[in-house]
Amino acid sequence: MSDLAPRPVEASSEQVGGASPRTWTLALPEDASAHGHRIDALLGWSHRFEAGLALVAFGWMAVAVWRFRKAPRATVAHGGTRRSRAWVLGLALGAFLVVDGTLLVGSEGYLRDVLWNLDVPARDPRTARIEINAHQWSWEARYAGADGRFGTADDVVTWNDLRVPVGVPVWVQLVSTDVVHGFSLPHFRVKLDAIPGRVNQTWFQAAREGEWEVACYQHCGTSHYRMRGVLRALSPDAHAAWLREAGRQAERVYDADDSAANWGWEWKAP
Ligand SMILES: [Cu+2]
Repeated sequence: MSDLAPRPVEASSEQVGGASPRTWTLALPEDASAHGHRIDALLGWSHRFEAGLALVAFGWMAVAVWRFRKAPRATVAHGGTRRSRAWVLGLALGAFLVVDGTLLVGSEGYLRDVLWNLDVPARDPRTARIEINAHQWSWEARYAGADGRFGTADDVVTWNDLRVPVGVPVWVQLVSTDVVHGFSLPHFRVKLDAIPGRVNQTWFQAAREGEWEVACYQHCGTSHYRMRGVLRALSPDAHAAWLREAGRQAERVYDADDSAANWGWEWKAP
């Protein structure tokens, strides 16, 4: 769980990890990010603990059934003995400390090292910044354009279509216009609440090119199920070319009086 190193960028011919129909499976969605393996490791530990505890509980039950199979009809004794109470308390406390303690420390480490460690995108000059505005029921995204500043004429705005470069940090600032939405990239193990009135931040890094699902993880209204988008991870060159061209087009149609279109904010410092 302490593997901090991001995964190297690898070429892949796989396409549309999230949008393609999948056969029924218990497996997690494919991990397309540089750090998602740490979340997967946490889930793996969680499953191991659950399996271990289930084994102990069912084993104990089986032994009891077998050992007392010929015993006379049981009488109910309320309260138990001092010794049995100590056993139960000790076991519960031990399981809690080992299981919850491990998962708590692991989760805290992941948040501290990755998702809440905004120094990483802040320090990297290649970082791609995206402002996202959640609506009932769509994702509106804003890119700063060539001047690197938000709230100017060359801002690029897309709907349900996130485009990010591969292998560099992608820094997201997220708001909501109406209700609480759950911005989620299942293939990147990212989830962040979009809350009206506050700017939430996270970052992630795509490990390879491809198309992945953007989902809403909060039941946010009647058409919540349709609140989906596509995240396209492009090579840095392809991404830069797209952003340049989209910025040029945005500048051509820019309308300073269209207040609904100019919802961007000054990028919030970490
Ligand atoms: Cu939603």
